[in-house]
Amino acid sequence: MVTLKDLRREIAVIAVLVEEQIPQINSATRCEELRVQLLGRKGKVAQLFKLLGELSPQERPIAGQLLNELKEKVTAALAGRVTVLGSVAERSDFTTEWIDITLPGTYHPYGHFHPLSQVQQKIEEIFLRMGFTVVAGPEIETEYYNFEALNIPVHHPAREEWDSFYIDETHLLRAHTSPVQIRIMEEKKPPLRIICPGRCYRRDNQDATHSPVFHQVEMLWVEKDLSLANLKYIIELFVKEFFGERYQMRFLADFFPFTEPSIQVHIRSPHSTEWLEIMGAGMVDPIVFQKVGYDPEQVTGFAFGLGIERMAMLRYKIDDIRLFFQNDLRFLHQF
Ligand code: FA5
Repeated sequence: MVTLKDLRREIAVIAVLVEEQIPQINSATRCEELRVQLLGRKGKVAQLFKLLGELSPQERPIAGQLLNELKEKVTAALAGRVTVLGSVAERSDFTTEWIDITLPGTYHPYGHFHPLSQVQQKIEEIFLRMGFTVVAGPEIETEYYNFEALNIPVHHPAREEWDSFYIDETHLLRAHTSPVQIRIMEEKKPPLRIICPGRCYRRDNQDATHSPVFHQVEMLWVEKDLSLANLKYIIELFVKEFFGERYQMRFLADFFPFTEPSIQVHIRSPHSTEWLEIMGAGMVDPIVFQKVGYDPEQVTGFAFGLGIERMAMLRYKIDDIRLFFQNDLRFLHQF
């Protein structure tokens, strides 16, 4: 037979267990397991309730009250622990997932075009506004387009001025963009207004104003009744657009086998004493027109070949062309 005393002992054991173990539990699952063990239909507290029938009528209500208090105590202790565990989990989410909205954002630096590309784009822009079309030609050329069609036959001394990189007997890296003039005139009938930007290669010794690889922009305008005055006007207009009013310009006589007369153009930046040659230019020689099948009696034309690096040097006041090819970010960041 069970006595009230026995029941009190059992209740005390469970109460100690509740007080000591529940604060140690560190998962909600474990709390639930314990709840089932103690308060479930077959749990320990339920078993104790079943024993009430064995007690005397006087003891039964006392024992019933004690068991109800135990049930409440277990329920409250477990619920309290689950709440504590929940808020701890929430706080640990904060430490792994928090965002400090006061921090500055991640810095993604903007890229920009190389100064030579920027200068090329500016030149193209000016000529596009004047009704020119931008064309391209191959960097590996035949001797015919690089020299012969431009009235520079084999053994002509002018070939030395374009001392070139040969790939085989008849192919070379183009020494200037002028071969594109020939290719375009062979393809299209006049009138023509084109510019051709591109890379050129020469066995020039490197110095502050010469590089073995450099860029030119070729300009060609073919139409009836063009004159040297028109060419000079276009050059002046272009130079003013590109550099503004404060740069000085001068024309000098020159010689090119494919233009007659020929000129070269020099520019001087404000406060500088140095002139820098930027281009060779001239009226297209009738022999060149004949080679492409144009009638020199019917058409006239003028052309120039402009150095992009030289334009960039003047515009940005850079005194050594090699800086454009060294890819030093401290230099490039400035543009
Ligand atoms: C020519 O190359 C001619 N084809 C230009 C021309 C075109 C004349 C059409 C008449 C009609 P020249 O060798 O002078 O010409 O070169 C023209 C420009 O290219 C020079 O004024 C200079 O600005 C640039 N240049 C030439 N060689 C180099 C080099 N090694 N490094 C940097 N720039 C160069």
